[in-house]
Amino acid sequence: MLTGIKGAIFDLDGVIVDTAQFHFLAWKQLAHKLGFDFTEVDNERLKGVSRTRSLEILLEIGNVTVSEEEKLALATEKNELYVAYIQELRHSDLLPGTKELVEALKHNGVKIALGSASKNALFILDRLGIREWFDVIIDGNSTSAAKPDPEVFLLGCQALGVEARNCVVFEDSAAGVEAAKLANMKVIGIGHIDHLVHADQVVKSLGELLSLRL
Ligand code: B16
Ligand code: MG
Repeated sequence: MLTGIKGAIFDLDGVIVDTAQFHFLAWKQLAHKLGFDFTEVDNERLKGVSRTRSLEILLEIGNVTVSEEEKLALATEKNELYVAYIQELRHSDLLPGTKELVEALKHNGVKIALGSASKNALFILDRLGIREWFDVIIDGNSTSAAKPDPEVFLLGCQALGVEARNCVVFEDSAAGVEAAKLANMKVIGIGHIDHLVHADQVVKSLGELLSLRL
């Protein structure tokens, strides 16, 4: 399945750790404060998308218009709610199969990168105690364009010194799958096929990949 692969780029939220639930709770709280409800179905549109773009989508859903200054304050408020949720993350919160898959890839000489839209990525990696797994870390602080723009993954493969066609991306969001395809990389979708139709393959979790031949 991964013949010719020399670099693997992992998304963070929803692939390595289930922080998507905390993003959802924080956005929901903000929506309630603004006077409307926000559902898990709505939340699919925010997965993999930058904080600023997520807020814009949330405001569209609630049909709420605010000034640029208020947008900044709301994005900060949402982040404070989110950061409070992720304080207690620990190594045992790694999603099943993550450690084993990274070890198997490394054993096969594959270099490992993080390709996340999150500006909280380093904090999360440190809480999980896995920063040293990565040869390269590209996050929301190192990119100027958010997924579905391919920038995050192109920067990842460049920093790994691997050609895009020799890279595989592990992604849980539609925006991230689109970004990986635009970068001409192989992409394995993690989650449900309904949201990830453009992925080369979809599995329920990274653990499922371990039973397949790498
Ligand atoms: P932050 P990923 C993404 O992380 C999340 O999926 C998305 O829901 C979030 O809005 C984005 O990071 C920005 O996160 O507010 O922490 O900077 O999936 O690309 O690892
Ligand atoms: Mg994700």
